[in-house]
Amino acid sequence: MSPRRPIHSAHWGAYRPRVEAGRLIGAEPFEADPDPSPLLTSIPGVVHATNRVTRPAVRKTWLEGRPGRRGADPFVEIDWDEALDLVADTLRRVYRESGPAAIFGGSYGWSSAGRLHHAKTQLKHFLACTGGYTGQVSNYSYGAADGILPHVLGDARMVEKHASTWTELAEHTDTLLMFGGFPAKNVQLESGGVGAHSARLGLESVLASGTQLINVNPVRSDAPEHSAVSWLPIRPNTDTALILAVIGRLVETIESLVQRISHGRTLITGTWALQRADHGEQPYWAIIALAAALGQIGLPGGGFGFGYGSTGGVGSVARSFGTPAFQARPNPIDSDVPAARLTDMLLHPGEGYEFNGASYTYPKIDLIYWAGGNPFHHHQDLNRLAEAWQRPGTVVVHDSWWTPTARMADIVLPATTTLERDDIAAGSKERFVVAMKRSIDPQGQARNDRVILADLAKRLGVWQEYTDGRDDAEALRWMYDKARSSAAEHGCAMPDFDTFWAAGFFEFPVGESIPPFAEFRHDPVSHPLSTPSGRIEIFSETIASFGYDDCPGHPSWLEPYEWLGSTAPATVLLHLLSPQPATRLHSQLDMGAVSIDSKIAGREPCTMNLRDAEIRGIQDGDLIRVWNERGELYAGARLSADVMPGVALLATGAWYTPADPSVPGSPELHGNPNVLARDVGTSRLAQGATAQSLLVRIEKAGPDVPWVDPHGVPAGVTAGVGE
Ligand SMILES: Nc1nc2c(c(=O)[nH]1)N[C@H]1C(S)=C(S)[C@@H](COP(=O)(O)OP(=O)(O)OC[C@H]3O[C@@H](n4cnc5c(=O)[nH]c(N)nc54)[C@H](O)[C@@H]3O)O[C@H]1N2
Ligand SMILES: Nc1nc2c(c(=O)[nH]1)N[C@H]1C(S)=C(S)[C@@H](COP(=O)(O)OP(=O)(O)OC[C@H]3O[C@@H](n4cnc5c(=O)[nH]c(N)nc54)[C@H](O)[C@@H]3O)O[C@H]1N2
Ligand SMILES: [Mo]
Repeated sequence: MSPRRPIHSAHWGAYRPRVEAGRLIGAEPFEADPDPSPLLTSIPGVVHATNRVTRPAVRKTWLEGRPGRRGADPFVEIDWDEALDLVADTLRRVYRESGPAAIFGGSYGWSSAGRLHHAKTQLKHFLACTGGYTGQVSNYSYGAADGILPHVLGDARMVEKHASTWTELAEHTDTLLMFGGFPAKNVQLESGGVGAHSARLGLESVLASGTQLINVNPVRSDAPEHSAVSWLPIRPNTDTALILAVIGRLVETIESLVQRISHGRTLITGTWALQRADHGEQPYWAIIALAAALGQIGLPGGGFGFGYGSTGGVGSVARSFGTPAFQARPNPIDSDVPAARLTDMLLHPGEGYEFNGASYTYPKIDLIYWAGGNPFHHHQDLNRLAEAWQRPGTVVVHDSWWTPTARMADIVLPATTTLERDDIAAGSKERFVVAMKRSIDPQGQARNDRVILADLAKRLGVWQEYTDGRDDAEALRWMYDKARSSAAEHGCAMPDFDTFWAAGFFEFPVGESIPPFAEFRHDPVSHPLSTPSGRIEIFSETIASFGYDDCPGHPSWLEPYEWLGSTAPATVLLHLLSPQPATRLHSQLDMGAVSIDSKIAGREPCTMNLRDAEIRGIQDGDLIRVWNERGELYAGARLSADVMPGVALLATGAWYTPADPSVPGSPELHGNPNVLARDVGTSRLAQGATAQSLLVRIEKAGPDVPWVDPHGVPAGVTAGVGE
C-alpha cells in the first residue's frame, strides 16, 4: 500500500492536498467524508491567488502623517522589522495616551479552521497580554437568539449546541415544520472544520422514514426535492404573525397547518436567518411558544430546534467535553460592545446605548486591530461604515489576501494560509479531529499570525505572557494534550499527540443522545431551567420590567422597519434577502473557481421571480442596478420560480468594490448586499444584526456599467505570482 498523502482541513471539509513542485494543484476529499463539499475545488486558485498579500504594506499618507482617505490612498511596502516597529510604537502610544478601551480588538470573523492559529483568538490573547482592549459580545450569526433564549430557556444552548438528532427525528417525527427550511448549501460548513458531512444525508434519512416536511420560506429550493416536502411561501420577517395566528387557531378553528402539526409528533425548527431581522427575537420566542402549546417539548423528535440547515453539526450527537482549541486569556478590561454595533461605536463615542436591560457607553476608538475577519464583507450599511472607519487614528489588519478590509487599513501584515503551517481542525459538534499538516512554503513573506504577534509581544515586553514560552510546534502539542486530558476525564481515550499526528485524524465514538428538555419534562422540580421561574418563560417578567417597546414581555408580532406589508406594492419595492453563499464561505474563496464560475459578467447573481423580472423588463443574465436610500450596487439577474414574487436573493460575500473609493457612497460594482442593508439592532434587548430586513428597487442597468476587478491589488503593492 502506498503511504497516504498528508491530510488537511477547512471549515468546508477535510481533504488531502496534492502538491507538485511546491504548489498546491488539487484538494481531494477525505476518504471518510460521505458528502464532501464542492468548495474544495476552489482552494488551489485561492492559495496561489495574485491578490495574496505578499509583503507588509503601509498606507502612504498615514506613513507621511497626512490624513488622506482609507481605501483610496496607495500603499508602500516596507520590511517586516519596520512594520512590526510601527505597530508596536502605535500600540504603545495609544495605550499611553488613550488607554486600553481605545483599542478595538473585537476582530469578529471566522478566520481559519485551525484551532491554534485561529487569528481572532490569537489577537485577543495578545491584546489581553498588552493591557486589554474593547472587544465584541455575541455575534452576527444569532445575536437576537443569544439575547432572548437565556430569558426564555435559561441559556442559549438550543441555538446550536443542543438539538434532537437525525436518528431521533427519523424514528419519532411525523411532521417537521421548518421555518426557513433546510438550505443544504449551508451545511457544507462547520466552524472548526468537518471530517464527515452528515446533515444533508441525515435529513434524507428522516424523509425516507416517512416524515413530512413543511418548508415555510420565501424560497422553495431551500429544502430537498422530495414528495414529502411541501412549500409554504411566506413574506420575509412575518413568521411571528403566522406562528401567533397558529397558536390562536390551535384553540379555535382547525386549518390544514394546524391539522397537520397537531397530529402525531411535530418538530418546529427555525433557521438562524429568521432572527437576523428587525425584532429577530420574536420569531424564536414564538416558535418556542407554539411548541409549548403543542405539548411535545422534551419528547424525542418533538418540540423545537434551531440551526438545522444553518450549520453542518446541528442534528449530530453533541459531545459534553472539549475538542482541541486555543483559549485567549481573559480581557483585563470590560468595555465590550455588541458585535453588530460596530459603526455606532465608531460614530458615537461617549454616547449611551441600551443592551439587555442595562445602559452602556460607547468607548472612543483610536486604533482598530483586525485579524481573521472581514467587516467590509460582514457589516451592514457599508457606506456608513466606510465613513465611520475614517475616524480612528490607525487601522492594522492581518490577512492573507487584499480583502476590502485590508484595502481600508493603514498597516497590512501578510498572514500565512493554513496550508503554510501545522495546525489541528476540530469542530465542536464534529466526530473528527484532523491534523492540518503544512503542505507548502509560506507564500511571499507571509508569517503565521502567532509568530507576528509573538514578535510584537517581544517588542512590548510581554513575550513570555503571550507565548507561555512555547513556539508554534510546542503550543500545538500542548493544545492537543489539554483536549486529551479533558476527553480522558469523560472516559474517552484519545491517542498521544505523535500517534494522532502520524495517523492524521482521530474519530470520537458517537455518544448517546438525550432529547433536549427530556429531564425537565420528566421532572421539572428536580431539573428546573435557569430562568427566574425554573420554567420555559412564555411571559418574562424580567423582559417586561425592561420596558422596551421593541421587545415586550411576551412574543409579539412587531412590524419590521422595512417589509413587504409596509409601503409601496411589490411592483416597486422588493424584499432583498442576503442568504449565505452556496459558492464560498462568506467572503472567503470569492476568487476561487466555484464562486467565479457562478458570477454573471463578473458580478454576483441576484435571483428574482420571473414575474418581478418581467415587470421590469429584465431577462436572465442581464446586468441589474439594485438600490435604496443607503446605497446602490450592480449584480447579474438570475430568474427563478423558486423565489416567491416580491422577494430577491443576493448572497453575501462578493467583495465590496466601490467604483471610486475616494467618493463616499460611490456605486458598488460587484454585488455586496451590505451596501443596501440597514444598520440598526434587532431591539434594545439583543442588539443583533438585522441584515434580512430591507427593501430595494431593481432596474435593468444602462449600457455603460463600470468595471473594477474586485480581486486586484491596490496601487503600490506587489501582486502574488498567481496560478
Ligand atoms: N447582509 C448580510 N450580512 C451578513 C450576514 C447575512 O446573512 N447577511 N451574515 C453574517 C454572519 S452570520 C457572519 S458569521 C459574518 C461573517 O463575516 P466574516 O467572518 O468576517 O467573513 P469571512 O469572509 O469568513 O472573513 C474571514 C476573514 O479572515 C481571513 N482569514 C482566514 N484565515 C486567516 C488566517 O489564518 N489569518 C488571518 N489573519 N486572516 C485569515 C479571510 O481571508 C477573511 O478575510 O457575516 C455577517 N454578514
Ligand atoms: N455555503 C455556506 N454555508 C454557510 C455559510 C457560508 O458563508 N456559506 N455561513 C455559515 C454561517 S456563519 C452561518 S451563521 C449560517 C447561517 O445560516 P442561516 O442564517 O440560517 O442561512 P441563510 O441562508 O441566510 O437562510 C436560511 C434560510 O432562511 C430563509 N429565510 C430568510 N429569511 C426568512 C424569513 O423571514 N422567514 C422564513 N420563513 N425564512 C426565511 C432563507 O430563504 C433560507 O432558506 O450559515 C453557515 N453556512
Ligand atoms: Mo455566522
